[in-house]
Order: sequence, then structure tokens, then C-alpha cells
Amino acid sequence: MIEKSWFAGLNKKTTVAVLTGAGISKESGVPTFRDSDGLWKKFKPEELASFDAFISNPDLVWDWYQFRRDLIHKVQPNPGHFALAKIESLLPNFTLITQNVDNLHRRAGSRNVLEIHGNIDKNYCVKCQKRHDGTQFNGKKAPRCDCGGLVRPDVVWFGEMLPEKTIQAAFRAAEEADYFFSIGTSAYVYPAANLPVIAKMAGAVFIEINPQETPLSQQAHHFISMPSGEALPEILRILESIIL
Ligand code: BV8
Ligand code: ZN
Repeated sequence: MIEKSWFAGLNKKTTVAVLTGAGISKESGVPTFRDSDGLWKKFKPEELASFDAFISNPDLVWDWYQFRRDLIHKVQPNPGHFALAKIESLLPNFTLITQNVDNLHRRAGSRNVLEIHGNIDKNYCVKCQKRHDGTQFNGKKAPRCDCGGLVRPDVVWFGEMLPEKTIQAAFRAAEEADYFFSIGTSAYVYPAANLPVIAKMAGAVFIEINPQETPLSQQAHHFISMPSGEALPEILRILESIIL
């Protein structure tokens, strides 16, 4: 399944960029969005992950994020997250771009993480923009800021701009990558799904890890149809054997 020859010539100077999606957290017990048992099964994305949805039904959207926060706080990073953190420690030029808002990469020890869709543990007031990151909100109702404004999760909803500096850094990492891995993402949401294509067009070796085919699988130099929790430890072992 995974050939050592794919990584021939990879060394400490090699620039590597990785894009992850919800699939890398599946083996931690976090449901993905679009798998058959996914989060979108009951609700449509636009009904939950959009500003209009939040304003028209703040308690429903807030409660959905509370449900996900509570779940994420109970789970652990899995071997896929830990392997990526180890690979980062082997390679000085390594960038991890994630669409996930679940903090599991950082909890596994990854350091250079670009959270292009935000972070579920961060919040801010829609009226005065005051940050409410550390506050532990309990309860199902959308909390209010001391200015009276609604507090929202600091995640990127449909139709919202991605954090400018973060997405620019992600585009740069894709353009400069010698190797680009797309792991556990259905490559359905933009502009994230552009990143692997940008990398490949700029000359990177494009490797995709996903048990299912995606719209990008045909373009990958190597398509590894395995769960990331199995594939990444195997790739780590190969890299440890070739990087001196
Ligand atoms: C923007 C909120 C611009 C955070 C999310 C038409 C064409 C192109 C683009 C558009 C279009 N219409 C609209 C757009 C733009 C839109 C978009 O892409 N829409 C889609 C539906 C077509 N994008 C946006 O709106 C973005 N903003 O473009 O702004 C702009 C310009 C000017 C002015 C204003 C704005 C914002 C995008 C972010 C949306 N936010 N969620 C949250 O709640 O988490 S989207 C949601 O999907 C999550 O963020 C998630 O990160 C993202 C991607 O999902 P995946 O991570 O890929 O997860 P999924 O379930 O889909 O797939 C899981 C995969 O894992 C599967 O392939 C499965 O096979 C695999 N898997 C399963 N098990 C494993 C595994 N893999 C490995 N191992 C396993 N064990
Ligand atoms: Zn406020």
C-alpha cells in the first residue's frame, strides 16, 4: 500500500505541507461531517454552520457547538495525530493546515498549525467583538456578552472569510511544498480544497490519505485508501528510516 520509494530523496531540507479534515479525528471518536454517520446527517450545513442560521436561531446553533465541544473534550488524539506531530519534529520545514476546529493536533503536540476554519474552544461577541475564549460556558442557550451582544464560536461559517493571515500562510505553504498530503478531507469545501491542487501545480508530490475516493484522488500521485490512524504511523516509520 505505501511504498518507501515514494519518499526517496526526502531529507531534512524537504518542505512538507499537510491539509487535514474531519477524517483524521474520526478514529478519536469525533464524527465527520459528510460520512453516513456524520454530523450533517440530521441538519444541513447551512442550517447550522452559517451566520444567518446563528442569528435566526442562536440557541440551536450554540447548542450544536456545545454538543461538539463536550464530545471533543472527552476524546483523545489518535495515532494519526501523534504521527503527524512526530513527523513535524523530523522536518524543519513542515506546515500543518487543518480545517478541523477540534484542537486535537495541538493536543497531540503539533506546533506549526494553521487553523483555517477557526477553533471551537474560542468565542467572541458579535456586537463588540470582545473575545470570550477562556470562559467555560455551560447551558444550552447562546450566552450574552456584558455588552448584551450574542457570543458566537470563533469558527468560520459558510459565506464567511477565512482568517486572512492564516489562509495566506496556507496558500504559501502549498506553493512552496515539495510534498503535500491531503488527509481525511472530502475536498468539498473551498478554498481549503484548492490547496492540494495549488501544491501539485507548483510541483509538489501530492499524496492523499482517505479510505474513500474524493474529487481529488485522480490527481494524487499516490492515493492511500487507508484510515489515517494506520497510514500515518507507517509513513512515520518510513521517514524515520530515511531521514538521518
Ligand atoms: C468562503 C464551520 C468566501 C466550522 C465549515 C460553490 C463552489 C465553490 C465554493 C463555493 C460554492 N458555493 C459556496 C462556496 C464557498 C463555500 C463552500 O465551499 N461551500 C461548499 C459547500 C461547496 N465556502 C465558504 O463559504 C468558505 N468561505 O468561501 O468565503 C468569501 C469571499 C468573499 C466574501 C465573503 C466570503 C467557508 C468554508 C468553511 C465553512 N465552515 N464548518 C465547523 O463547524 O467545523 S465547513 C465544514 O466542512 C467543516 O469546517 C469541515 O472542516 C469542512 C470540510 O469537511 P471535511 O473536514 O472534509 O469533513 P467531511 O466529513 O466532509 O469528510 C471527511 C472525510 O474523511 C471523508 O472523505 C471520509 O472518507 C474521510 N475519512 C473517514 N474516516 C477516515 C477518513 N479519512 C482518514 N481516516 C479515517 N479514519
Ligand atoms: Zn460584546
